[in-house]
Amino acid sequence: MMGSRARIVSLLLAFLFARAAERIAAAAPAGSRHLTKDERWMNQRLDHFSPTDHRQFKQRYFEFLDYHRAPGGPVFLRICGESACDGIPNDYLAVLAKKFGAAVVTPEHRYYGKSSPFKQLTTENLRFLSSKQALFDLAVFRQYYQESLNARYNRSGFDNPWFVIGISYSGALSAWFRLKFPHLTCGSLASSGVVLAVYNYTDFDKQVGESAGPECKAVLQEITKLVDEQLRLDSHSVKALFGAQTLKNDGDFLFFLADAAAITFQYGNPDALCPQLIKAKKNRKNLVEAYAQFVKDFYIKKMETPPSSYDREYLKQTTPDDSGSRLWWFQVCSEVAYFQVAPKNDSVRSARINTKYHLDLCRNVFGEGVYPDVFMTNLYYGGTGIAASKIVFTNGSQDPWRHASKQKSSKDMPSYLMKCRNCGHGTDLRGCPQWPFRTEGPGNRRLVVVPLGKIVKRFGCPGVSLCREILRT
Ligand SMILES: *[C@@H]1O[C@H](CO)[C@@H](O)[C@H](O)[C@H]1NC(C)=O
Ligand SMILES: *[C@@H]1O[C@H](CO)[C@@H](O)[C@H](O)[C@H]1NC(C)=O
Ligand SMILES: *[C@@H]1O[C@H](CO)[C@@H](O)[C@H](O)[C@H]1NC(C)=O
Ligand SMILES: CC(=O)N[C@H]1CO[C@H](CO)[C@@H](O)[C@@H]1O
Repeated sequence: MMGSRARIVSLLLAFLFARAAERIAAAAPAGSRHLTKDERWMNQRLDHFSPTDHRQFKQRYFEFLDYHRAPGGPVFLRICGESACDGIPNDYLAVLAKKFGAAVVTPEHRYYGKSSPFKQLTTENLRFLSSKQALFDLAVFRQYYQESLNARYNRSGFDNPWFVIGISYSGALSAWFRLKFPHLTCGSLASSGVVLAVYNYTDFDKQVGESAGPECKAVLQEITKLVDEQLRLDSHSVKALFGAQTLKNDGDFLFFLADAAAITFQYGNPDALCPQLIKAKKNRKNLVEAYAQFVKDFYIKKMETPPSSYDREYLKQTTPDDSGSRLWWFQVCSEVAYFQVAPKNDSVRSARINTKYHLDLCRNVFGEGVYPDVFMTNLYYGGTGIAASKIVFTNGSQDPWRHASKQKSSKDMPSYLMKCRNCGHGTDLRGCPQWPFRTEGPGNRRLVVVPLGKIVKRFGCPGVSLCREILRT
């Protein structure tokens, strides 16, 4: 891979950039998790694709103008993804905004948080929840906000340079926005942007094994085997051991256990898991108990993940909640799948987490007929063959999601792999590790500087001179 056009940004190289990045002053009040939490609202169209349905809903958004080099400075459109969005996070993007004199604006994704068009999230009411509608929302928001800036500065027809940024699903949206609305932005950053819809996403589990390393992986596999056995003998006790007795469905329980490990690597925390498991193994301790301790202390308590978010009975509830789990499952079950199934050989997770498990969940929670048409999704966006320009792709080396991101650099779309033992999901903006949340992770300040600095060598944003400045770091 070294020989390919994909860049491998090793920690060593990152270190060289670290010093330059140190000079960038901290952005927002030290320690504050958000740049702002002041809510603003706009009217958004419910169905962008119907010529006759003109209904609207209230979409929440946030703006932060303290660093804006008025009136012509750039605007960073930071896309909020699959959860409630209650402010603009104070992460590495804040540092960049200050450096480039950028305004930062963030609309909440339709249906999530307070931007739900409906009080009841029945399957019928969820039919306007899709990435395609969300992209159109972003375009409408972009115009609306540009006009509000113009009104503020008493001018009309002016366009600030807009740069779009997102992580994970919103990273995919960021790339897709540039694909579908290239005239509305001069470039985008797709951090861990999962642009490829994958039906049987076996590489996810495979990456979990690789990120764990051989020793830790072997222990995790042994635990999976033991739990599978104990589930058959006495499912109540083993679920109770993990504080997850509410999960009636064994598949939901096994998926919860698999995800506890996966997400730990996804967010760059191998040290919270592997050393203690390896130690338990060496000392011949009860491995299931050791894992249960980790799941309860770290995953449930510290990472604040309630087992209920894996419970299909809970997912059936149609009242909106802050987690948005039902909503994301709907997007999974209707558009993108990413079914994290066990590979046939050598899986870390239980073999019972298979395609059937996921399809059953979709059917059970949303009813017959809801099915992820990944073929159509990839037909619409192009998957890893996305034919766009001026998009930077970044991946974390330990992140199980990276296999759904763009594989290789191409002429107008450089991609970067940030390689370190705890480089996770969205690591360039969030640091490594990124949990607990840190406003100035050691990784984050180095890493994004590299792609954004390089990108300007390959392309500017013709006709938008300020945008060149955004990219030059
Ligand atoms: C806005 O511009 C118009 C036309 O140039 C001018 O007449 C008006 O006084 C300006 N208003 C403000 C608030 O600056
Ligand atoms: C996914 O895996 C299932 C079970 O192994 C298989 O039947 C199905 O054909 C696979 N589907 C795709 C699209 O790869
Ligand atoms: C299954 O995985 C093991 C361990 O990684 C490997 O040694 C073996 O070759 C694999 N078997 C097949 C059929 O791929
Ligand atoms: C090139 C790059 O940086 N992106 C990586 C994203 O993940 C894929 C899949 O593992 C890698 O092949 C890419 O190198």
